Amino acid sequence: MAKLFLGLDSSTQSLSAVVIDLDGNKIVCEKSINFDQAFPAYKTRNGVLPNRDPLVKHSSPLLWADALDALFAELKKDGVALEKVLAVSGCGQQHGSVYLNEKAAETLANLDPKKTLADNLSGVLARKTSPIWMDSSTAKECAEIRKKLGGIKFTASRTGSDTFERFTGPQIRKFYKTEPKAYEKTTSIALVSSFLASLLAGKIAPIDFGDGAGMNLMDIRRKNWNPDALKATAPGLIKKLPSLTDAGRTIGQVSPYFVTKYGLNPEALATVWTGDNPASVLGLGLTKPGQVAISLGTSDTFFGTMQKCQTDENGEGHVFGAPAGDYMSLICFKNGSLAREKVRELYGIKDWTAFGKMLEQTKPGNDGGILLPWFEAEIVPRVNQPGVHRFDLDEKNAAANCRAIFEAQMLSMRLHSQWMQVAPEKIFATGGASNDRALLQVMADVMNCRVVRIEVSKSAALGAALLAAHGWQVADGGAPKWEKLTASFCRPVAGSEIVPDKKAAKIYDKLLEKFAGCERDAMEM
Ligand code: XUL
Repeated sequence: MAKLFLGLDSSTQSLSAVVIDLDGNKIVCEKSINFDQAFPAYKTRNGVLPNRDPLVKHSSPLLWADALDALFAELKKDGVALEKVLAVSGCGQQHGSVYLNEKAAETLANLDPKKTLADNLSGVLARKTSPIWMDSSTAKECAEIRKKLGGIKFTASRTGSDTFERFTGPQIRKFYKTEPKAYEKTTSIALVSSFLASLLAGKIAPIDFGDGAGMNLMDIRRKNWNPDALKATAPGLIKKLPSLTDAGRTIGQVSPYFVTKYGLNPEALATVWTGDNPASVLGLGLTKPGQVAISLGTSDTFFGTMQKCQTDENGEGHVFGAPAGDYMSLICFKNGSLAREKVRELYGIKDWTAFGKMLEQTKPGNDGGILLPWFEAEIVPRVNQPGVHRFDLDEKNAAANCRAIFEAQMLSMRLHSQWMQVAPEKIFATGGASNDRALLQVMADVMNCRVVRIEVSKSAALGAALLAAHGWQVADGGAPKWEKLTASFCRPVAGSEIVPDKKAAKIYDKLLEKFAGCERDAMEM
């Protein structure tokens, strides 16, 4: 009988599923439910509820529950053999939080298949909406917690990151300060990942070390709740948090709700979920220490596995627990593809192929011309005021500006990832812009490292399916190897390897110092 595993990914705009056949080494189904399109009654835009305050970004936990029903209904309708699924795992957009009251545990244990999940849950929310990762309304709370923990360096070395507006701890503090009665009524706080895992398991699920590290509440080295961070955040918090554990660990069998309603295997294991980034690390096949991925998307991310916990003293980067190893590091650059698009539009370049050709008309290092593309306020480095800065670069020279933006993005990644102290042997490039060889050559030269392209459309959901498979094998008494598990599903695109050009790499080694100086100057402007 085929061994099927289901991985789910509750992201900002959609809920996705990937079903894998482990012995057949193949993905048997991929499916997505778009929140705005499937559930217009919630009035979300790109998965976010409308709000007068532009800094406030919330979504609805009932919407996520509705999407879970809709996704299972679709899988059943498509004839996916849900009766053969041996385990389910998942991941969620990081940092978002769900606030449950004292009725939650009993309701979860008795989910009624005659009702929808959202109807079952209607009386268990202590807060109607959930702040998500796009929220940046907690600057004050960040400052308060950071101060109590002794500043940026100590906050980062204890919790894995400096305080960030989107992180769960500052969000909880704001809730406690602004709605103290509702905070008091909250008996259990979940992350997006652990909330959805709770529905699958029919009981309040633990939080894993990966997503837990995105809260400013977990001791990154001891992997337990940090008493000082809890104290700095809100009173009585320890009683409201579930336990912390490894992602993929078995919680129990799936709730009978999914068995009766959708024909899910009654023996299928419900397992602990993680954050979308830790899951992507698996989905892209990064299992060995020092492996690094660069994702070129709406925002660009640089992330990799890490054996020894190394935190960022400057507080720009994050360390999370990694499902397959000890740790993962992540840096998020807000001015990614949107900034590249702005430059392309500015110079009237018709498509990305033409953009790539512009790069070929110029030389590595751009004769020292530098562009700092902060079209939006930037996360790394922290720049609150948007601004585009040129140094030794003629604004009228289209080709030089095209090269300059991508060189700047790569130099910035190199500069701001130094704290990780990893010398990657190979970079896995993914995301929209990664199918442009001219861009990947710049990446290889700036990083002085071989680059391969990975093409997985749903890397987070795939990572979650692999997590389910791993969890099931462990529960079955096996000792599965991550490398073997990921090998058949995450292979680099054939012929995509790019080797750095030695001469160009030397030019970038030198340029890095000038680039750092330009960044410093621009930030002081
Ligand atoms: C990571 C972060 C985002 C979300 C997106 O810190 O905030 O990548 O996880 O879903």
